[in-house]
Amino acid sequence: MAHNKTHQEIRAAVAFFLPGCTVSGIKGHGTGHIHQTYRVSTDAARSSGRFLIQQFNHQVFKSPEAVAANIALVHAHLATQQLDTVILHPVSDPNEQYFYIAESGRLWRMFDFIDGGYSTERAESAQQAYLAGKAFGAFATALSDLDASLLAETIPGFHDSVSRWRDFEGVVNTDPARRVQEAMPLIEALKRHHHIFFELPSLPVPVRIVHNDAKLGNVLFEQTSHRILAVTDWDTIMPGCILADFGDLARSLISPVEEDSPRYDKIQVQLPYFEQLCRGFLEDSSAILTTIEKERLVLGAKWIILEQALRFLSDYLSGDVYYPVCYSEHNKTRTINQLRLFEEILAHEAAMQAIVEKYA
Ligand code: GN1
Ligand code: MG
Repeated sequence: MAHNKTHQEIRAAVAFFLPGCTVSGIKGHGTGHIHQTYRVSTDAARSSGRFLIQQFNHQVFKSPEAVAANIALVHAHLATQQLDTVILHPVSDPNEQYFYIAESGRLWRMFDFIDGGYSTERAESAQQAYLAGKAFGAFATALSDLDASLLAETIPGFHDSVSRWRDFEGVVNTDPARRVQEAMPLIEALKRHHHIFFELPSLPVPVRIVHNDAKLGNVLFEQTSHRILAVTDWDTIMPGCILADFGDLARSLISPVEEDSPRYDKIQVQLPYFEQLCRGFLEDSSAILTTIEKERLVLGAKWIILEQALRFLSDYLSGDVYYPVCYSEHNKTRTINQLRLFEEILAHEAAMQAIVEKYA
């Protein structure tokens, strides 16, 4: 949609949430794959007049109400906990509505802007790995006494890799984008390892409230102290498996390059980063995790990295319908990158397991 139209909708959304307020500035914000995010400045008294406003992707999240209800519950619970990080404040209109529906049919929602933060998709130091690990470990710990059955599943089967695998087989059979032949080596590589997906469901691990998208890019660092300011992107917080959060942290923290980098030769497991991730993650969460959860953290990393490779390749074979792409082979590059990282983990598994045991 045209830039002007988008700005018009943002102004209307702000007027909906904060009647009588006017917008003085709009700027694109962040690098998330799913929603379009902007920062707005207004003359509102709340939040120094600054807000994060998002065009909400309701193709991906089919029940926006369920997302808003989950976020409200998580917000209310975390407000009672002693967290070192700030929590997200969703903005509702005077009638408790969390979405503005524009005439175009697009949905908009808003949060108080968290000032003084920055995010990154690639760890620059082991200290960042420690801090991000600690933030997500503390987050899961703070949510461990909230009844998981109160939260809706905002994306059904989100980390159900078995059903993702079945869907993938369907795409390979129908070949809608005519890319199967050329992608055959990648399909074969996934086939060699896909048994991991089938191991997960039988693991005796508890269902907990987890973040489900615990990548480095979903924390905010504080600009001056470089400590963690907030855990962001709460849309997928729902009942799940803690190994998914640890796995996404490992996926996004241990490689020297971002998930879509074509510099495959650079991809490796940086063990000192992995060690600091384990130290940070387990510092608060060790007390709530079961022995099996702690023992299987490396499996969590293998699982989520392979699942991400599967998701990127499925999207490539489907003709790029889910992840935004900047060039035609973008999802293929992402797939090769994640498969490469997965293979690096296989080569370092024993060392990684020894590190986990040091902190578990
Ligand atoms: C998406 O929106 P963003 O960038 O935080 C995706 C995650 C993927 C991630 C890969 C709802 O997260 O599951 O792991 O991209 N979110 C959804 O970078 O699919
Ligand atoms: Mg995000």
